[in-house]
Amino acid sequence: GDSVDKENMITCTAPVNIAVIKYWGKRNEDLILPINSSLSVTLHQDQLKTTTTVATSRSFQEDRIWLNGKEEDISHPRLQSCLREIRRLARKRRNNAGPGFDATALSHKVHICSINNFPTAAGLASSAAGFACLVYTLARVFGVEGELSGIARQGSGSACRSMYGGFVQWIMGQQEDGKDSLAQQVEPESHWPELRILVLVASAERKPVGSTSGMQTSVQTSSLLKHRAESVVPGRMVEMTEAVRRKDFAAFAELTMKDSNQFHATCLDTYPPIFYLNNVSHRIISMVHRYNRHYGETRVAYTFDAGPNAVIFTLQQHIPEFVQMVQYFFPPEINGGQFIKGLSVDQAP
Ligand code: 2P0
Repeated sequence: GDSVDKENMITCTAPVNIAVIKYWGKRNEDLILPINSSLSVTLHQDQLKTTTTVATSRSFQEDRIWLNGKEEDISHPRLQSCLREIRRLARKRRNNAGPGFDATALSHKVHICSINNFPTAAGLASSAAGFACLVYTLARVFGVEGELSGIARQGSGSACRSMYGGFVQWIMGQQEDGKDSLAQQVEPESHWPELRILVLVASAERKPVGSTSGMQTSVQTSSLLKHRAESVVPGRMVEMTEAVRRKDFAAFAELTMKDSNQFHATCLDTYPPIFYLNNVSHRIISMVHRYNRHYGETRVAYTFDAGPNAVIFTLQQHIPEFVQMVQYFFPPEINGGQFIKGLSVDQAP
């Protein structure tokens, strides 16, 4: 029989992260090395998360994977990179460890089962949580510890940032082998408890242009992207880290909105152009600026990834009023009342 020993089965969850300084563009496609550093906020695992179970057994004939219940091709190069790198670390660990170390899993094949509790590919960073969770769970199964963001990065760039909670930067690194292209926590999840996050679901549809191919075309065709990576993002990384450290909401919010807007400008500067925002997104942007202008201070920020859904940052004290305004401009009939989703900052796997 194919019975799996309970000890050889581990389940973990990993959260989505939302970039406030965006990653867009690679200098190395195979190793997934970016053209600029990025910074994100890791969300609370209760709402947007991936759950992954990895089982190993002597009776398994081959490595296999199921995503949201459907079997997928295990030979996908990025999956293979993650499996290979985790097994490499496990062998290293076995060779250095004393006789007490249990390395039976190393001789076995794995079965991987992964489920998202949110719509895949709607611009809500499903690959980030997915690969972070895969790498973390495999590491547990094979008894590997320590720095794992470099392996998660090889599954999906943004996944390296989901290996840590709170505020996280992905340092682009300088080396050609990518060994210094890693995620690092800037501040822990407990640092800014008043910070609140809402998702405004403008559409749950699959995005027309995937991130991987979209950023490839941008690197090839957009001179704005080159300017952004070389001359804009380095300064913004410093300013954003400072704004987070000081809990300066206005500075954090303005940088977040400007960086989202520049990312979407590089998408428009790509040839042929890429449109991720829709009319609802544009109305959300106008609404936020009108709201901030009304109070004469920046109380709310938006950011958009490779899709039309808005992620809103604000402080706890402004939530009731802001939500009331959103409901006025976007009556609950839209999306059957599912327009607003409340989220919060939390720790990773
Ligand atoms: C980010 N995005 O920083 C940016 C903002 C989308 C817009 O990271 O090819 O799925 O797997 O490295 O990580 C989406 O890109 O792309 C992304 P790959 P990924 O969150």
